[in-house]
Amino acid sequence: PQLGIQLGPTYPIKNLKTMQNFSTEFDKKLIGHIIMLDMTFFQRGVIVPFQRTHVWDSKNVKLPHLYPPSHNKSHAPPSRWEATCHALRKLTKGSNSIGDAETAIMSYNSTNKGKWTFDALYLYGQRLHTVDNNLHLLIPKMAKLALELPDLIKQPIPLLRQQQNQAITMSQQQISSLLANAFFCTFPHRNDTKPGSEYSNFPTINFSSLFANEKDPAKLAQKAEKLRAIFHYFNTVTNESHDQDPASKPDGLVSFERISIPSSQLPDWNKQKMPLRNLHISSEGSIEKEGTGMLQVDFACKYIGGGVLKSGLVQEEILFLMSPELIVARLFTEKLADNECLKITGPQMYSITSGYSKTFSWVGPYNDCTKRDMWKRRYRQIVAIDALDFKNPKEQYTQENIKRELNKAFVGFHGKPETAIATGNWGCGAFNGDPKLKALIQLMAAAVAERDMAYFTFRNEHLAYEIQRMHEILTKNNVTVDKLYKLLKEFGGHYTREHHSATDLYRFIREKIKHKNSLL
Ligand code: AR6
Repeated sequence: PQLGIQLGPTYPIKNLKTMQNFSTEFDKKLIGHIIMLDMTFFQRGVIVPFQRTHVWDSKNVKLPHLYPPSHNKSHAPPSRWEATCHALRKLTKGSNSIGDAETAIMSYNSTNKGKWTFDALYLYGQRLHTVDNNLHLLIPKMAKLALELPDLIKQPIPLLRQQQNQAITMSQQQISSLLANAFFCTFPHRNDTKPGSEYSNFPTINFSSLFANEKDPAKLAQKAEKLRAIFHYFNTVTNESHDQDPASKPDGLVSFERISIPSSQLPDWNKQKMPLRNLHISSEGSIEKEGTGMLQVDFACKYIGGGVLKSGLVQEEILFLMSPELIVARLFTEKLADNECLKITGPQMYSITSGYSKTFSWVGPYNDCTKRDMWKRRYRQIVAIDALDFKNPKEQYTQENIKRELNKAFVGFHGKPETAIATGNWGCGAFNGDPKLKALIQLMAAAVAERDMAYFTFRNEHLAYEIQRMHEILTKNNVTVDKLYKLLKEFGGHYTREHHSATDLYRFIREKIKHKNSLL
């Protein structure tokens, strides 16, 4: 061992703070917060949607039941919503095949005739439906749920636009109806994704892309597998029988909060004199399971949810399939800017999955009995932060990119309550980052945000060892955030000068510290 470091056991995970340690601190932030329920009723245990006049404008979600807006209704009898209702009502009447769902969807999306295909849905029907076996009962229930939208959403849903600090809280039931509409592709103005189109800065929400064909048969099979998670979600939320464990009933609320920190309020990384915080590191376990109750990092795309409605199937997409309520964020969250994140509080976990990417599969129901706060939100909090996508991994060591990633992590980690952060190789899969650098960046941001960390290396034992050793060297040698920042900048300069791809960041840091110590 170098620098006198003898690696002991990692910091115990049970000592890390979770939401349960702060249960009273949760419900205070109400400024800029749109609550879609009447809270006086909610406090008495009754869910009643809050009512306010609907609007059709660029600040709010364009809801299917308002389309077309009244000022041009005279041009289009019957309205698209009437056509939608007609088609979905037919589906509620039973004996429904996937073909019927396709016919319904295409009846009010006729401009996409010839463009949309439903191969993944058919493949699901042929292969997996025989296992799951209740689609003929489920599709009618989903259609009914979609039709309930006008009764469930009685006020505008604001778009969470860039550089706004704004939150939305809605019931799991409202979310389920919005998602049923997304499944049946009813959201107006959301199918055109061309640059410059009205919603080109937003993720897609209609599910058509999840049904569509893939050239690669393996990818098509993956989409069908993703649909199992989706159908399981709809099965659970439409289950009216009382066989559900009351603790796992989706009858609570979920909050979505967009956080933007102006650059003048971001830390000056040259001046942060705090030491690194406690680190629990393990090559086993996952953010989603072992990290429950901590602030769980979503390795996000700037378009929240990334490829969940397409062929993407890595950390973010799998998380969104286990907890499909997260998908509704795509309806109203504009693309994240460098100084922004989205925090989601209270989503339920519905599915157990296994594998990753090509090996992903849906395993079965997850009975989520996670405790809930006074708004019946699960003690589960997720923060979506998007790392930079390094086409050329060398770019990540520039000062500018290091600062960008530090700021992004800080925006995600900042704020109360200071639960521990559950994270891992953020930005180091699809986005090509170096986990050794990203681990330090996240530890620095966590130190300034005053949070401890649980880091899961996703079965990489050697990496866990390396990061733990580096963390110990840094803490034992009192290397504070500002000093570490200087070392990273120095490494960046050195790295770009040397053009030496074998240069190892941790060796560089160790040698610098050793050299400095020998000068003392
Ligand atoms: N728990 C802990 N570690 C994990 C887990 C998990 N559940 N899953 C993966 N890892 P990646 P990125 C590790 O590629 O590079 C999506 O499409 C594993 O080592 O998902 O930030 C988004 O929408 C993996 O290689 O994140 C974005 O568009 C590494 O974390 C894009 O990918 C990185 O996981 C983000 O890519």
